[in-house]
Amino acid sequence: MTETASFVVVANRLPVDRVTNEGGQTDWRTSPGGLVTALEPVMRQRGGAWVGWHGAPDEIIDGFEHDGYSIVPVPLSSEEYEEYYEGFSNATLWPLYHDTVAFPEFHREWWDSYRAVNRRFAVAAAEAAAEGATVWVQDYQLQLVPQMLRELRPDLKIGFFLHIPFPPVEIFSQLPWRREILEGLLGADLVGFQVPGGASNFLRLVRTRTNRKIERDTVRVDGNHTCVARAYPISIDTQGFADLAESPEVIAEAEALREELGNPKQILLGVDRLDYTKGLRQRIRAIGELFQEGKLDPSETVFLQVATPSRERVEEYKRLRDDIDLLVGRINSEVGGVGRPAIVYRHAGYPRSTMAAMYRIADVMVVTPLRDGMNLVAKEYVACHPSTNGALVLSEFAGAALELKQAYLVNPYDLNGMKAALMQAATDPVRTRQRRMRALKKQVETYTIDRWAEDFLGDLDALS
Ligand code: ADQ
Repeated sequence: MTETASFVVVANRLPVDRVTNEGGQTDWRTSPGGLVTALEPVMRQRGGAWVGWHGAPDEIIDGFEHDGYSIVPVPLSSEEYEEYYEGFSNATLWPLYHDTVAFPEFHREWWDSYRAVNRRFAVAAAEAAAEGATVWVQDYQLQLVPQMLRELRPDLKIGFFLHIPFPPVEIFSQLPWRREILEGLLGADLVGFQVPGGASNFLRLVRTRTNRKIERDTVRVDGNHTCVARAYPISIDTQGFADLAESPEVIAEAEALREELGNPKQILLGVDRLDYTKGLRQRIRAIGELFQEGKLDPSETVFLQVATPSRERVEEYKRLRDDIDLLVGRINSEVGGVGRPAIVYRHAGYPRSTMAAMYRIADVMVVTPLRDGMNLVAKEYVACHPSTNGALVLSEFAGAALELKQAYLVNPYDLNGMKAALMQAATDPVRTRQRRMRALKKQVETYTIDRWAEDFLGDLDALS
């Protein structure tokens, strides 16, 4: 690529996946996941370049234009995929940053690979960025990029946003490379977190582990460079989701889906990437017990759980998949519905329109992660559900709980508490549910993905 851009997003994955269509030709399709859902509309609106991996190891692909912006593919070898991505990113950092809900593994070769790949991303970003450009680095896979990029290109404005939680000092300090990661992040002019707790954990760590001077949210990194840490809760394209849910195709799909589920009186819905942070085991157990105890009647109520396949070669994820299959099978064999199971479990990804159809027909949306940076599914449900008659059951450990205070908040580790909240959400008087949903809708309509991007990029502009 010879042209450079004045706005560059750098993320582990590109927003598109390569697919082979029926004619055997290569096509590109929007890839799933929270980061892409959030940033794709920002990119479509602003234009520029997106630097990221294209999803096929050991392959080099040329850049191309997509939806009005440039795609800059960064190659990864199979070994790097294992060590940098599956290893350090997803078996070290991911569990460590999510309160160690699974055991983080520390391997020196994984770290070496993480550093090498981060350098490759930094070089690609430096090549893609015009003089004085704004470069926005995304997420835990690329925490060394800000410092590396600043060394290569001191003229750039560098922002970093962490989509997952930033852990407390005691947990982060387990990391053998804690100092390097902190220095990596401090290369940015602005580091954004989902919630204020993330920013304060980061500032506390910088204070504890480096000798830098900190004034309120600003770290003096060296002579003329400062790094600011603040919270910017991410959101969704609320109007886009609401319009999609109101389209005739989605309305028809929603009705067909309801029919397929046997026209139950009540539908409970869970939608997640299949990830141990999402609290699926606990959720399914709680709902299973409600069926077993007769509090939910399987002839009237269906629990539809959709889980997108995710990180399928990582051991923890294989175990989780087996556990969920077993759990759902056991409950369904004990409590039969009429001609259909009490729990309808689908291990698959769906187009956004199908997601909107599901959100439309869900009377109770169940979002109960053990820990989650934000959780966009909760916000998507609120945007898509057509009446104010729905109910959101939400974990207090999701970043979204700080904004969506009118949800039925639960501690997902407390099975009895979760069961009580689920029953309350399912049986509360219509008036109560409506009052809560109206407040939730107002929140997601006010604080949208555009606001998030404007707030972050506006601050970055003002700071550097
Ligand atoms: P994720 O952990 O991926 O995101 P989340 O925020 O809920 O979690 O986003 C998931 C996205 O994937 C949603 O847009 C949802 O619609 C989509 N999705 C889920 N299941 C799907 C399916 N079966 N088929 C199709 N699409 C599906 C990470 C962090 C979050 C943070 C986001 C954004 O872990 O805490 O909210 O990034 O910052």
